[in-house]
Amino acid sequence: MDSDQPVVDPAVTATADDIAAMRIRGAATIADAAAAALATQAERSDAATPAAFERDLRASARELYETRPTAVSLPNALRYVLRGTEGDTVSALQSSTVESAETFRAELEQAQSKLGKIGANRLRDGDVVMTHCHSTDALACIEAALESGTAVEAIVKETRPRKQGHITAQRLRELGVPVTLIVDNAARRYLDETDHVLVGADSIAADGSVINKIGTSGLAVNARERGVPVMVAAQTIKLHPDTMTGQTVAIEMREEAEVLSTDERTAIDGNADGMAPLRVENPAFDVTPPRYVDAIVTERGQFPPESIVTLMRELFGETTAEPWDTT
Ligand code: RUB
Repeated sequence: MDSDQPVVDPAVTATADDIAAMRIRGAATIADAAAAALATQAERSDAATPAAFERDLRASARELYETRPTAVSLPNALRYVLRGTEGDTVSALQSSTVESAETFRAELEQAQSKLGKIGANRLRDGDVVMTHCHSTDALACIEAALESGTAVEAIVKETRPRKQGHITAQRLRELGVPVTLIVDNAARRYLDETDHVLVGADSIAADGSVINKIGTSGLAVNARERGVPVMVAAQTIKLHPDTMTGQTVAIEMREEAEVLSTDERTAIDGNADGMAPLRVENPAFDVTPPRYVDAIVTERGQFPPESIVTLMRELFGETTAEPWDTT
């Protein structure tokens, strides 16, 4: 098929919808799903010309890109796959795109497992780890620790409003880790029983700030006050290249219904006579300044946050080189 209008495969639109609705969530998982969607777009393309193929692929990438703004792993994944798209025929473009997506996904998995082994070195037998949200990079550290015979326990913050802590609790219990689930407001009290705070990241800025699920910054400040080290597990696809030139990371604002159900809203509005309006704000992420973070653990080693810019420069360079390029 060839027309002026880009053709986006329904599977790409379905993945974009799943990411936007958080049926697919978490920075690494989003990156993986986006790369897989581009591969599907390439495989199923019936573009008549190379130009039409590239136009459709770019439109697919744009649709995926516009789903969620904060996790830089998403644009980083899309750029990686598009960069590998090459060839003079539709068929060559198809196979190079699929190969590029497959390489990206394999590297993502390898990076996570490598990072896990590095992060596990920070954990000692019998340690208690406090988690926030659900991070597969953070979980990889615990998994690697368990594999090397280090037993840990976990205090898992529920993580309102979407309660991703329940996913973490289940995953940890599957791994055999005893879990204590707490509401977010109980975190400071339980820091006294905690040896490490361990969280993931959606984006890491050049100054070492960590952008992660809302509540991470408050937890990190409390942990610093209690003397509990804060460890951030983040593959290098979480490094945000634009922040090297001073851009800030967009914080996603999500819908009110995640905080107040539509029934609750109806009841509130039904009893609003003479009252001031009620506005709900629902930011999904926050920024933890580098001074509250002890270590950023990547597949390239662990870094004090203030030095992450060195790794960013090394990986991104002056030009278009990307952080997942290790060649
Ligand atoms: C998820 C979240 C996770 C990071 C890291 O937010 O903040 O901590 O994405 O996850 P949401 P991972 O649930 O809103 O997507 O280590 O799996 O990449």
